Amino acid sequence: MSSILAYDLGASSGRALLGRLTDRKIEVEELHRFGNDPVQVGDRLQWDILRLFHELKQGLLKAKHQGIKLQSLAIDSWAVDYGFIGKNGELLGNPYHYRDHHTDGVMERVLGHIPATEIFGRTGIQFLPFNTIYQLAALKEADSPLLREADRFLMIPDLLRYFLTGEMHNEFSNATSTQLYNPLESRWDPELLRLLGLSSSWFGDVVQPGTKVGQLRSSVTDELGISSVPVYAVAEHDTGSAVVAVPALDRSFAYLSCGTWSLMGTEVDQPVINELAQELNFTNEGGAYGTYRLLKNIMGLWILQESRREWERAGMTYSFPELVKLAEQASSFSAFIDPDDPLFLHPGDMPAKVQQYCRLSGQQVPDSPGAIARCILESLALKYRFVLELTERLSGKQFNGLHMVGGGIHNTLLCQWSSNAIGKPVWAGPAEGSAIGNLVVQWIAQGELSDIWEARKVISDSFPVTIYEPEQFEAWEDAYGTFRRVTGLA
Ligand code: ADP
Ligand code: LRH
Repeated sequence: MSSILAYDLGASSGRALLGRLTDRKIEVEELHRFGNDPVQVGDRLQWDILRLFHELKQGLLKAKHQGIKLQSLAIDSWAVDYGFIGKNGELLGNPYHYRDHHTDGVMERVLGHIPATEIFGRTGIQFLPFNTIYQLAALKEADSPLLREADRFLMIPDLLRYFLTGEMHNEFSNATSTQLYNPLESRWDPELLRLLGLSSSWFGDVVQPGTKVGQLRSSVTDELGISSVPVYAVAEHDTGSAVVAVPALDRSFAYLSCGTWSLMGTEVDQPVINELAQELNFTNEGGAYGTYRLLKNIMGLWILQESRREWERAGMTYSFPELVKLAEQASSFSAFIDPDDPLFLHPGDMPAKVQQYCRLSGQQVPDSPGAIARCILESLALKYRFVLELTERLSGKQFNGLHMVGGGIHNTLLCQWSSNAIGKPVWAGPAEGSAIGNLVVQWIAQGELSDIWEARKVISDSFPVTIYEPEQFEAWEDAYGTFRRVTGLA
């Protein structure tokens, strides 16, 4: 039986999932999983891109050893990061991590000479200091030699796809995340490129999710002793793939893609580019089949991940389930943070940053891993309510519940608290949303599913969804008031 393969690279880990579609049911099997550990070299935080390519090849080897015939494969990953290819076809340097400090202050300086309304009006993309546009402006400011050598610009999945196939293409969903792509004119925005002094020749034609974009090249097939496999572009921005996989049957739905980041919003047919969207700093990221994601980034489980890493460094090793247990045992509603405070964006001693936030906002300071984990998770749930209300206001839709997908749904406490905070049901699943969204776009491209709505029905029939009903609404209502007061979220 033939299978298709989805590589999904998150900021914390990557996996290769095999998918089979039989009688309108999807079965998935995790073939390979690996850590994605960025590497600090001197002042720079970089992705270990060659290691990631090595892991993609390990996935292919595992398929070979299990005698699996692959019908096709595709890659999705976190957005905004990129590599440059030189004239000799080789990668120039290691891609920077979006949490690196080279963009500090750059967004503010760019906005000093290109008005925010101009950038938002041309792209519909939210202002995040690490957007590709500011990463490239940082290189320009630093007169980076990379820009003198650059011939082509490729986002992370474009780059890994190039390593696999030898062909260079820029994929649409990731292109929009750069804040350099104009969705109204369907092209890289020539005026923004000009104003920033970026060469338009670096940016290639943009291919849509569902396009066949090559075959495994002979250097890969010869090295691994395998046959060539067609390679597809899907919604290569992982959040784009995650939203494809939301098992919604109602066309008007709210989602939360919950992993390293929490991405909350709704799907729309046209980008919503107006004053309110800009003021609320919502984004319109391109998706599959003409859809856009009207959403907002929330800092997400990154804060817990980094806290865990810090405790580990100090010799206290906790698994995520252990941290959830400790949080459950800690006392409720003692202190809150605004997860989106810039304090939490960069790596560093996260427990100390949480404590600092609480101290400076005049709250009780959480003093144990359980109390810190509880503060983070309660604050996330309350921030979800805040952003869900903004999503309703901006989209003019009312949602009767929230779909949650992504690895974060393994945290059942967070799912329950999210439901408590929003006062509506949470429908949690599937956890491997991005990889499943990646698979179904390949099947649609090959005519095995008719469209995104048939795919969502098949996903809903194939994967269990856990329903969380709201509890303790009054206590959470009070907590929401305190949360807004201490965080200053009006
Ligand atoms: P990404 O794709 O962005 O790297 P994932 O979707 O894999 O992230 O989600 C990773 C997050 O999910 C972790 O940071 C952790 O907080 C949470 N998580 C994963 N497994 C569990 C678990 N068993 N219990 C609680 N939380 C979990
Ligand atoms: C989630 C994600 C998110 C981006 C961030 C950089 O993995 O792709 O949508 O904003 O990473």
